[in-house]
Amino acid sequence: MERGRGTLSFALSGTLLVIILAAGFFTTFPGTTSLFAEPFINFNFNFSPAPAPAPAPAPPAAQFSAPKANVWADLTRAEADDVLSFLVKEWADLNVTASPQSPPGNYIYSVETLQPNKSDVVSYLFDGGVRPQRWAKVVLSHNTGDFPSLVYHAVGPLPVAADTQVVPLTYPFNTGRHSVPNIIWDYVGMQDFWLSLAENVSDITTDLLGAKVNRDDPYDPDSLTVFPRMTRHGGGDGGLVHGWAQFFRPGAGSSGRTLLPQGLYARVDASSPQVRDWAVGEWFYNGVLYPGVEDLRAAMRHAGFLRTPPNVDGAWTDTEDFDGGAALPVLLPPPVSVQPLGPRYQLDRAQRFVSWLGFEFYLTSTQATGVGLYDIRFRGERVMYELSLQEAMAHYAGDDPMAGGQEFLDSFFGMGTMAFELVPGYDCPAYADYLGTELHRAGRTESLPGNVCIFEFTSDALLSRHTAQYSVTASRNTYLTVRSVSTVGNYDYTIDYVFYLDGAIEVKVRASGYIYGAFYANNPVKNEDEYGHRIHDALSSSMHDHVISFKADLDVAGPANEMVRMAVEPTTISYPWDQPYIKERNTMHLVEYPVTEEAGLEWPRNSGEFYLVYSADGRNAWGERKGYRIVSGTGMGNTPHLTITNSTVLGDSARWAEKDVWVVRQKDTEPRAADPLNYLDPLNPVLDFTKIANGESLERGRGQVEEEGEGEGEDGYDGDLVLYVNVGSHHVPHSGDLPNTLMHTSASSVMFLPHNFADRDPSRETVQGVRLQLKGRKSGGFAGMPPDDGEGEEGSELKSKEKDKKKQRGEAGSEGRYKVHTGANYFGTPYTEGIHLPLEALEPDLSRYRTQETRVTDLSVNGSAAGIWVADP
Ligand SMILES: *[C@@H]1O[C@H](CO)[C@@H](O)[C@H](O)[C@H]1NC(C)=O
Ligand SMILES: *[C@@H]1O[C@H](CO)[C@@H](O)[C@H](O)[C@H]1NC(C)=O
Ligand SMILES: *[C@@H]1O[C@H](CO)[C@@H](O)[C@H](O)[C@H]1NC(C)=O
Ligand SMILES: *[C@@H]1O[C@H](CO)[C@@H](O)[C@H](O)[C@H]1NC(C)=O
Ligand SMILES: *[C@@H]1O[C@H](CO)[C@@H](O)[C@H](O)[C@H]1NC(C)=O
Ligand SMILES: [Cu+2]
Repeated sequence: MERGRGTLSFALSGTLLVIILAAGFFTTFPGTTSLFAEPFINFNFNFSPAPAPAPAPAPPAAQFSAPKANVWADLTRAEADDVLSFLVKEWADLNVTASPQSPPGNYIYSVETLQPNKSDVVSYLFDGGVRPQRWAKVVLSHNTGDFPSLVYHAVGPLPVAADTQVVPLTYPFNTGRHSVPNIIWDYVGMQDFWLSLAENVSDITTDLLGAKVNRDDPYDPDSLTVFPRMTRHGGGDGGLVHGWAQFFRPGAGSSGRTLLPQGLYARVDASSPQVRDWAVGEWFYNGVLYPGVEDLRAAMRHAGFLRTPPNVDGAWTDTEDFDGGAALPVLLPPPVSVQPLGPRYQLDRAQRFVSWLGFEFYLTSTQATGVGLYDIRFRGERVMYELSLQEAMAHYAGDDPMAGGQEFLDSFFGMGTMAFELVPGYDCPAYADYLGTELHRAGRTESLPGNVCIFEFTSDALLSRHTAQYSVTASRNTYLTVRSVSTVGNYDYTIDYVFYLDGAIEVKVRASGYIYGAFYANNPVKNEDEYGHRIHDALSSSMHDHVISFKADLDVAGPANEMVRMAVEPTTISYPWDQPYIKERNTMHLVEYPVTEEAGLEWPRNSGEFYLVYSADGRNAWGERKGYRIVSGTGMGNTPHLTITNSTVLGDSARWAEKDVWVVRQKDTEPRAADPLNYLDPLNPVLDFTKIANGESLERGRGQVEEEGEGEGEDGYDGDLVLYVNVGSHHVPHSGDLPNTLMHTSASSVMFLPHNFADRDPSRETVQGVRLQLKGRKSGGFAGMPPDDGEGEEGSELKSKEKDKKKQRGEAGSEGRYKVHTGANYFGTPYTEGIHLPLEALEPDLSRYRTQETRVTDLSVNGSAAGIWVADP
């Protein structure tokens, strides 16, 4: 081990490593420059080898600017402050403050951009309309009313002026409401309650668990902590609330707490918003429910009382057991990817606009859901209006009062607010570009530096290849990734939006971090294996489903689209040319089923159907409808939906999780499938997905079903579809999930693949690759086709069309054929010189990492969408 370490640090401390990259020679590559008629795509390749290699981070591309303003961009600090001062005056009668007080009065929890309506944006982007008004979405923590609540309001237009107003934000919600009861408004009081609860049973916890709480230092690793699971039964302000509190060991220095559940639980009646009215009820230990704490005490005094050894901390909960020693010393650092000649994409940092080899899009970030992409175009044609995270659910099961009712809707904790700084060279390649985001919460603006990265990467596997009789071709699969990582307590979600040269788009999520384990009552009378595996002394791996929803507002060659299921079906057909020898032939064929109503679909058995979104009018050169296919992508098999049907805890708060692919009408009044505040009131959710996917007709020209104010059939449906798709996994962790879940086992994705979108594979025009001639007399021709001289193969219409195109592009000479070189024929731009790389390109200087230590949530809800709390001054 020592030897290995020494070697490693020697290799890394060299100031300059020299890598000689494949030295080829420069060849012509017809068809790879000035490809597109669209003027805004303008490549600035630097073909000459850079004199000094660009160190990471690469300098921003000079003078590249987005064609339009990013209308989705989050508020600036100045805008947010403006809104806050406006509201403090506007809500003077509520004594509202911009930041939380202790005890909580009325304060403004969060301020961010209210995403503009698509109808206004489309008019601005495509029809010469005015730039949409800028509005803010605010959450008021209203604690002086009958029941503490969180209330959505809209403030606009911005900047604040005479016409600026604050109005209840109701239209994105379909329940007539715009607020939820805040059952955890008195967080500080709650914390005190859990401590008091635990202190009152110190004798029991010392006896059963070997520790007690420490009020002076709740994170004392030798102490216990208490975490509750709160449930609201029924809707309305008077609904019952109860909690099950569970004891945990806090873990030391990491989020090891979720690996350290203890098998002792207490029920709390928390129906009153005043914590002083709360009361402790039943206790649960080792499979036995005790009516009160005295019953547990009495039982413990009996000789036959069944105990389970507690779940104690140790090196096993640490992410890296540095002291444990490695059995197999690894002497060298692994290969890494480099980008010595700079990026091939262009980035307008101010507008958050990216252009890469034909793809273009804007990006933004929201507090609840993190990075979202807008107005995605490929070669100037519209593909998607929006691709964005909606919600990330983890739903558990188990036979104890915690796991048995536990679910998380992580947008409540904030997939955007919990998107922390990425680790250069690890989360993303050393050469990636980084963007940061800002959060306007609790009266201040907080920066999250470097939490979005953008980079190109070349896969280890080719995009295409072929060995023919006379030659072999190989095309590299280079793609563009936009990545962020949301660390919500125990789990880290790495979220990628990936773009490929052929026009394909992928959304991929990989989970890592600590599992949320359950207590494994390891004794002769309990069989815990129904809900997970035993993975440590007293730890169950605790089965759960991850279902993570993304909105894909496809606008395939325009907004008017239609969805079909194209089935690949077995059939028996009688063909005339078979007669008289074969009466009927068992074979297969394609059958198309239009999706005519809003619906939730499951991935088809045996992948026997293609889910296609076609342009209503757009056709390719062959008369086929331009389309995109939606398919469960790369990762661990098919993407899942929630196993549980009609989950008792979720109610209607997350019905989107119950199917794989939803198709619904696009509406300004239905911008999102989920809302973070659903978590606080799941049985009476403020946003109810069943009212979005409610079976409306998807046939163009049909009237809206039950649109208020409009007579039926009056306004025809324009065919604008929205899809909601899920990624995730049925997670049954096993011993290999300790200490952390591994990303290659947790990855899942959905892909959007061009399907007759273009006339042929568009990647041919941007891909980088090589054609090698095989040795022999006819060597050098196209794959499978020996070279002919001159105008030989004139016959086909396609060929002459291609020639015309090339003439238009001003390409002379070769009549549509490559100039054949003996040896290697490169297409795209090969490397032509060796490169000297600074150490930074291989191992970035991580002393620049800036994130502050207190920001990661411990899932205790402070800092969630329910509020930020300050302790007594
Ligand atoms: C605001 O403060 C005033 C003065 O302390 C008080 O009389 C009033 O009741 C408060 N209003 C609310 C809604 O708390
Ligand atoms: C703990 O015990 C004290 C004294 O009996 C009592 O006042 C308090 O309410 C108890 N705490 C809880 C959370 O039950
Ligand atoms: C879901 O369960 C609830 C409560 O058990 C029941 O009232 C409701 O009808 C069920 N809904 C569906 C769609 O099964
Ligand atoms: C967006 O659309 C909704 C629903 O039609 C409407 O109520 C709202 O006023 C619109 N917002 C703006 C800023 O125009
Ligand atoms: C809640 O979290 C904030 C940071 O977001 C911290 O400053 C504050 O002290 C926390 N409050 C309590 C009561 O723990
Ligand atoms: Cu998991």
